[in-house]
Amino acid sequence: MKEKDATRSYPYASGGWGSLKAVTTILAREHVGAKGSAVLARQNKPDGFMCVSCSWAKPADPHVFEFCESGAKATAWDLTSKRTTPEFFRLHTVKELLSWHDHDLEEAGRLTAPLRYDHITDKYVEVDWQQAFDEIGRELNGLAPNSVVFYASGRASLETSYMYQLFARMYGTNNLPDSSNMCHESTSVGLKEAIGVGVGTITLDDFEKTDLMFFFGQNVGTNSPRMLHQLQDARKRGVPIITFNPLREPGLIRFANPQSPTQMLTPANTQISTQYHQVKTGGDTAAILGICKAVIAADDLAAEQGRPRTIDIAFIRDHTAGYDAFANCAREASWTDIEKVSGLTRGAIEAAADEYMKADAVMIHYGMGLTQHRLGVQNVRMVCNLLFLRGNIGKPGAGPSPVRGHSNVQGQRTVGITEKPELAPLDKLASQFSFEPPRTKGLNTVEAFEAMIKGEVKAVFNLGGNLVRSAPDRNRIEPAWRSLRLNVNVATKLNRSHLIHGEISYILPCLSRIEIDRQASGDQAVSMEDSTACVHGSHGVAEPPSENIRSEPFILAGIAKATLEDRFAVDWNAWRDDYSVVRDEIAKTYPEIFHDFSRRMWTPGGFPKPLPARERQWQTKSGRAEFLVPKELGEDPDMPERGTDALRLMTLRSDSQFNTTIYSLDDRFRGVKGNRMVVLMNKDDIAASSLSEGDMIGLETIANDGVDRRVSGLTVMAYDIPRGCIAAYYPECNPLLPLWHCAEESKVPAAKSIPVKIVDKPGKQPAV
Ligand SMILES: Nc1nc2c(c(=O)[nH]1)N[C@H]1C(S)=C(S)[C@@H](COP(=O)(O)OP(=O)(O)OC[C@H]3O[C@@H](n4cnc5c(=O)[nH]c(N)nc54)[C@H](O)[C@@H]3O)O[C@H]1N2
Ligand SMILES: Nc1nc2c(c(=O)[nH]1)N[C@H]1C(S)=C(S)[C@@H](COP(=O)(O)OP(=O)(O)OC[C@H]3O[C@@H](n4cnc5c(=O)[nH]c(N)nc54)[C@H](O)[C@@H]3O)O[C@H]1N2
Ligand SMILES: [Mo]
Repeated sequence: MKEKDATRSYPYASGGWGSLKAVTTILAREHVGAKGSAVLARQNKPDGFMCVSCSWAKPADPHVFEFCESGAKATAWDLTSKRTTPEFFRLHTVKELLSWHDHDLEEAGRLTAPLRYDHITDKYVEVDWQQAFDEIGRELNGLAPNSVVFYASGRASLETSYMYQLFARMYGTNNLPDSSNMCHESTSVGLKEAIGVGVGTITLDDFEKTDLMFFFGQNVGTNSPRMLHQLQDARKRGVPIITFNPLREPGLIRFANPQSPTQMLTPANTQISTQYHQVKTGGDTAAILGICKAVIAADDLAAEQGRPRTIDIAFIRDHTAGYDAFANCAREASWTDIEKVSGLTRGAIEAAADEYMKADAVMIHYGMGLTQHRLGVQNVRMVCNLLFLRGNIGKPGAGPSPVRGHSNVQGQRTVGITEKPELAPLDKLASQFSFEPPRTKGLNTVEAFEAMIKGEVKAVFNLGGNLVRSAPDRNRIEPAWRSLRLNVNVATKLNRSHLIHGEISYILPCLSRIEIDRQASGDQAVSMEDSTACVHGSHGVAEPPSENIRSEPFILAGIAKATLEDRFAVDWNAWRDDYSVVRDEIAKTYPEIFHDFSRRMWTPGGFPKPLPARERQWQTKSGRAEFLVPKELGEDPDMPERGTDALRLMTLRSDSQFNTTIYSLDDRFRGVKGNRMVVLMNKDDIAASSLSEGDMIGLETIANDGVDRRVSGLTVMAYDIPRGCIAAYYPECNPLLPLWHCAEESKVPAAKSIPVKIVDKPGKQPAV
C-alpha cells in the first residue's frame, strides 16, 4: 500500500488505526481515563456539547462517535487532569516560563484561579475576581476607548460574542478584530462582493446531491476530519474529487473510517481525490483561469457548431454581471503564462475542466491555501467565477464552501464582532439599548499591531487566542506588546502571550464549553454557528477543573459592570445569571435569523441562517452575482524576480496542533517526528542550494524594509513539493512574515507565500 512517490509522506490512509492510536495516546497522557470516553460519546450530539476544535457541520443524525482524531485531541486537552494552579506560579517566575516551549506551557494543565502579574517577584499571583474586575474597569476608564483593542479568537459562543461586542461599543470603540482577520477574511470580503453574503452557501444535504467536488488549499484530513465522512459517502456514489494542493496531503488521498469495522479490519479504504494537481503555491488564480479558459473555449465551439452550450447561459443572463469581460480575459490568457504560474500542464488543467463540464452540480471547498495570499481575495473571486460559469450556486449540490477555522468564528461575525461598522447592526443596537455606538472604523488585527508598534494602542483584551505567537512579525510585536498599559487574557490554558506582560496584566481562567456551566438560574447552555451557517445549542457535560474559574459570560458581565457601571440599559447580572436573556436580546437585534432562539437552537443538525445567495438573491452592488476579471495571474507582488535564490515559504499546521496549541511535536501524516523546526524542500532545490537532507539552515525574509527577519535552526527534509516552494510550521516561522505582507483588500497575512532565502548554510555559524 505504499505510495509510489512518497518522498516523506505518510504511506497509509488517514483515519484508520493510526488515528485510534493517536487518540488513545493523548487520552492516556492527559490522564483523562474513563471520563474521557463518556464525554467523547456526547461530542457533537444534539443533546451534548459542540466540539471545541473545528467548525465543521454537525449532522442531525450523528454517527455513534461523532468525533475525529483532532476533535478527540482537543477534548482531551481541555479535560486533562493536569492543573496550572497558583502554586505552579509560586514555583516559576515569568522569566523562567518564557524559556518553555509552547507545548509545555499548555501541557502544564488548566488554569484554576484568576492571576495578576507582580513586578516585584516576576510572578503571577492569585487575586480575587471582583478586585480584578474593579481594577480592569478603572484602568479602561482611564484610557481613550480607541486605544484599546478587543480581540476574539473564534471559540467563544454566540452569547459571549454578542456581550463582548456590545461591551466594546458601549465602552466606545469598534476595535473588534478577530481571528478571521488572519484566516477567512478574504472570504468575507470576496464572497460578499461576488454573491452578497460573506459565507459559504452549502449545507450537509448538498453532499448527497453533488456530482463533483473541488478542493483548493484545504487540508481536510487534519483540519476538518469529520468532513471525510461526507466525502467518503459521496465517493461511494462515484462522485469525483479534484484537488489542487502543492503537497500530497494524506487526508486528501485516502481515508479509512475508524468507525467502520470492515474498514478497520481489512485494508479497504476510500480513495478521496480522483485527480490531484500539485499546483505551485500562489498558482491557484492561474489554475482556475485555465479551467475557465477550457470551459469557455468548449462553449465557443459549441455555439459555433450550434450544439448545446457548455456554460449555463440562462444563469449568466438572468443572474450575473461582468461575464463578457471575464470571458475575454480567459480567452486572451496564454497557456504559457498559466502553465508557468500554476506549475501545472495544460493537459492537467484541461482534465479538470473536462470533469467540470460533465457535472451538473459542483461544490468548491477551500481553505487557507487560497485566503492567506497577497491576492487571497482574488483567489476567492476566482472560485466564484468558476462556479458561475455553469450556474453552480443556489441549486442543490452546488456552491462555494469555505471551510472555516475556529468552532464559532463564523458565528462571532454574525452577532457583531467586527471592526467594520457597516457590518454591525449599529442602528439596531442604538435603539435597543438607547446609546450612541461609535461609528468610525475600528482596527483589524494587522492594523492593531501597526498601531501598537507606533505606541497608539495601550491595552489589549484577549478573549482567547495567543496573538504574540499567531500574528506576523513576532520580533516587532513582542516589544510593542510589552509596553502595553493593560493586558487582559481570558483563557483556558497558559500561553506565551500571557507571559509577555504589560504594566498591568491579568490571566482570567474560563470554563471550556465541554464543562457544566452552573449559574444562579441553573445549568446554562450556549450556541454556535458552524461552517455551513447552521446554529447549534451546546451544553457542558464534564465537571469544571476548579471551583475558582468562571464562564466567559460571567467574566464579561463582571468587567462590563465594573467599567460601565449603570450608565447603560443592560442588566449585566441578569445576563450573567441566565444566558437565555442574552439570546432574547440577540433575537431582538436579528429577528430574521434568531427568532425563538432558545428553542430552535436544539433543532437536530442546527437551524440554518437564511442566506439570500442560496435562493439566488444577490445583495451585491449590482444586485447580481458578479464575475471578476483577475488583476494578475497570481504572482505575489512581493516576490522577487525569478532567477534569484528566492523561495516561496508556506507556513503549515501539523496533524498534532490546533493553531498555537501544540499537542505534540510529531506530524504523523507528513512523516515528521519529534521536531517542528524542519523545512520541507524539493530534492532538486536541496541539490541546487548545495545542501543535503538533515542539514541545519536558517531562513531570512526578502523584504528590503530594513527589518531583520530570520529563523535559524531548521532541519532540511526532502519532500514532494513543487520546485521553488518550501514549507515549515506555523507558529515557529511567524517572525518571517512581515505585517504588511498581507492580502490587499482583506488584510489577511500572506502566510502561505513568504519570500525567503536560505542563510546559515552548514559550515557557517548561525547568527545569534
Ligand atoms: N486539528 C486542527 N484543526 C484545525 C486547526 C488546527 O490548527 N488543527 N485550525 C483551525 C483553523 S483556525 C483553520 S483556519 C483551519 C485551517 O485549515 P486549512 O484551511 O486546511 O489550513 P492550513 O492547514 O493552513 O493549510 C492549508 C492547505 O493549503 C495548502 N496550500 C498552501 N499554499 C497553497 C496554495 O498556494 N494553493 C493551494 N491550492 N494550496 C495551498 C497546504 O498544503 C495545506 O494542505 O483549520 C481549523 N481546524
Ligand atoms: N504563519 C501563520 N500564521 C497564522 C496562520 C497560519 O496558517 N500561518 N493561521 C492564522 C489563523 S487561520 C488563525 S485562526 C490564527 C489563530 O490565532 P489565535 O486566535 O491567536 O490562536 P489560538 O492558537 O487559536 O488560541 C489558543 C489559545 O486560546 C485559549 N483558549 C482555548 N480555548 C478557549 C476558550 O474556550 N475560551 C477562551 N477564552 N480561551 C480559550 C487558550 O489559552 C489557548 O492558548 O492564527 C493565524 N496565524
Ligand atoms: Mo483560522
